[in-house]
Amino acid sequence: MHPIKDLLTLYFVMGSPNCKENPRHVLREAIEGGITLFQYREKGIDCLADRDKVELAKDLQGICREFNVPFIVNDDVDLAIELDADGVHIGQEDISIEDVRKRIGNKIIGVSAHSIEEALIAIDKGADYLGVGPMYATATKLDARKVQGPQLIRKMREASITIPIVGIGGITQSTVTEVINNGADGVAIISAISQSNFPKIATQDIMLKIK
Ligand code: TZP
Ligand code: MG
Repeated sequence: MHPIKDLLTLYFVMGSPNCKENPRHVLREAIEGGITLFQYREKGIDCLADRDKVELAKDLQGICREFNVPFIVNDDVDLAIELDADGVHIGQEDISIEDVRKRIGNKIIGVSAHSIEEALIAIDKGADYLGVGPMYATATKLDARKVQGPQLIRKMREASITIPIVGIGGITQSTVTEVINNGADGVAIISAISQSNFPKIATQDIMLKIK
């Protein structure tokens, strides 16, 4: 697998509530457009549960495997273990980083951080990368914290935080460059890809701004 820093370049995060079309189709398009990492985040209104959640996870993981795109699971460590996923992403309110590490060994652990303090604690406890945000206002996550702006990533870099960082929250084609220029290794995106009528083209447009 590529170094985590490189995998974070264009990190597509999605679950069925985020998609206007079949999530399998949306993921295929995003992969064709050039995403470098995928996170299955089955959350929000009308999200799938139980066997349906697992079935969709398996299908999306299968598509990722066809194209060698690593597959990360949001929150659900049991699901990640059942599927032998490439990693888990957790927030501040979820299971502890140490517990995840005990359960998934050397697989990838991503942690959401909203301040320098949260970042330093996550690094100390063994996070492999940080998701920092929200960069901008977002309607996708109803319980999102207050907007931090790309300046938070700049402040983290100025505080000598060198861990791979991906910006998240409200990022679109027009703001990708600002996030990268403030020290992010990549961008994590839901709606700018999943809600597009042309997810492949949206992904390509975003990738052009990064490189
Ligand atoms: N965490 C912080 S903001 C956010 C998550 C999961 C939502 C990102 O979605 P979008 O549509 O890219 O703003
Ligand atoms: Mg969470």
